[in-house]
Amino acid sequence: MPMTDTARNQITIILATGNCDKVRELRPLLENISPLFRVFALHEIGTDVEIEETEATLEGNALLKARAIFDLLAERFPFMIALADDTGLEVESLNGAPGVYSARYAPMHAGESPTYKDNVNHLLHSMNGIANRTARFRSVLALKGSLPSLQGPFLFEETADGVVHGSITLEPKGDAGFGYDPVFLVDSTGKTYSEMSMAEKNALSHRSLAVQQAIVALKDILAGHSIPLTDTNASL
Ligand code: ITT
Repeated sequence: MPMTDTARNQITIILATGNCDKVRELRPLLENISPLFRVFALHEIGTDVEIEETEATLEGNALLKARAIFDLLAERFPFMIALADDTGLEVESLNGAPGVYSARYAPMHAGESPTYKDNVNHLLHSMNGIANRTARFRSVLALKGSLPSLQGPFLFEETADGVVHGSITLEPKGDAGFGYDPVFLVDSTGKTYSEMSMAEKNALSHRSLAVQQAIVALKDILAGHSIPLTDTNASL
């Protein structure tokens, strides 16, 4: 599979995540930005790998994941962008927890991973009786890429983030989404993410804000390397 089709200036993006729910959200977010992007999940290119998140920050873990997938696939796909997402729910009255530990918040037996429901229940339990329910969702995206240009191939790394302010409900509301969506009430809408369609969530989410910021940075990087973007439909 060619990773860049220079004739049409297509850019291949590999989503460096094992989380199918993130893939479902990221794919339309990226593809709607530019028809030049060809987006692949790891399983679509036959890669099954779990990267341990060993850093103490969302930025650190996002970079770790993007670098690991880039390094793993660089030989196979000389031109591509590995894009990783690390997301955390930060609750004010819990001093920013679960934060970077959002995926592993509920205590489990050794070797077991909590489900989304385990984490949501643990969060509601931890906040029992707490009046201040202010929270924010933060996504950090990291991009590591190698692309061709008129001056020759070049490497780059970039991070971007997006924040949405809200609060934690007293009980789950709505059926859509994933993770903590049923208990995260978005200030600007008065709805939980789970009460929104994916298109509604994608119009305002922490992840979509991070994608928008990443695209601005990517656009600058491409312009700096005189990469011609000739597709007239491209909004990039
Ligand atoms: P990867 O590292 O493979 O990308 P992950 O699920 O481990 O997948 P994170 O560490 O970024 O990814 O995720 C933290 C957790 O936060 C995730 O498992 C969900 O429970 C939750 N989460 C992430 N994005 C969310 C969103 O948009 N809405 C609700 N919960 C979300």
